[in-house]
Amino acid sequence: MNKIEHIGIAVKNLTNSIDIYQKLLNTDCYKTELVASEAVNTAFFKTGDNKIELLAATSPDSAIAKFLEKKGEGIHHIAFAVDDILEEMERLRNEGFVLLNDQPKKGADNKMICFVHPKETNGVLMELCQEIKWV
Ligand code: CMX
Repeated sequence: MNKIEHIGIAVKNLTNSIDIYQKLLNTDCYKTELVASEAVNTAFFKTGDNKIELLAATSPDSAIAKFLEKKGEGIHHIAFAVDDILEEMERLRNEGFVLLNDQPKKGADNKMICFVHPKETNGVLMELCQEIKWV
C-alpha cells in the first residue's frame, strides 16, 4: 500500500462542516460530490499532500447515517492509495481480512475503492483506493 490517500470524517450537516473545515484548514473545499450508490454527500479539502473527506448521509439507510447514530460524528475511515486494487484485494483476502465488496466499486473523487471490515483492523474501517486513469 502507498500513502494515506485521505481520512474520511462523518458529519451531520455538510454545509456547516464545510464552513468549519475551511476555517480550520484555512483553505477552500475543492470539490463536493454526491456518491448516490453510497447514499453520501462528500466534500474534499487538501492540506499539503493530505486530503480530508467530509461525509454526510443522504438517506437513513446509508452507512454514514448508521455510523452517526451509533458513534456520533468523527473519523469514519482511513483510505490508502494502491497501485493495483485487484492485486491488493487478493493479497488482503489471502491474509484473512474481510473485504466489504467483492469487486472494486466507483467511489468519490475519481477512485475505484474497496473497504476492509473494521472488525479485523482493530476497529478502524479501512479503504483501498486506486485512481481511475482515463486513456
Ligand atoms: N469504523 C469503525 N467501526 C465501525 C464503522 C466504522 N466506520 N462502521 C461500523 N462500525 C462498527 C459497528 O459499530 C459495529 O461494531 P459493534 O459490533 O461493536 O457494535 C461493527 O462495525 C459492525 O457493524 P454492523 O452493525 O455489523 O454493520 P453496519 O451495518 O454498521 O456496517 C460496515 C458496518 C463497516 C460493514 C458498513 O458501514 C460498510 O459496509 N461500510 C463500507 C461502505 C461505507 O462506509 N460507505 C460510506 C463511505 C463512502 C465513501 O467514502 O465514499
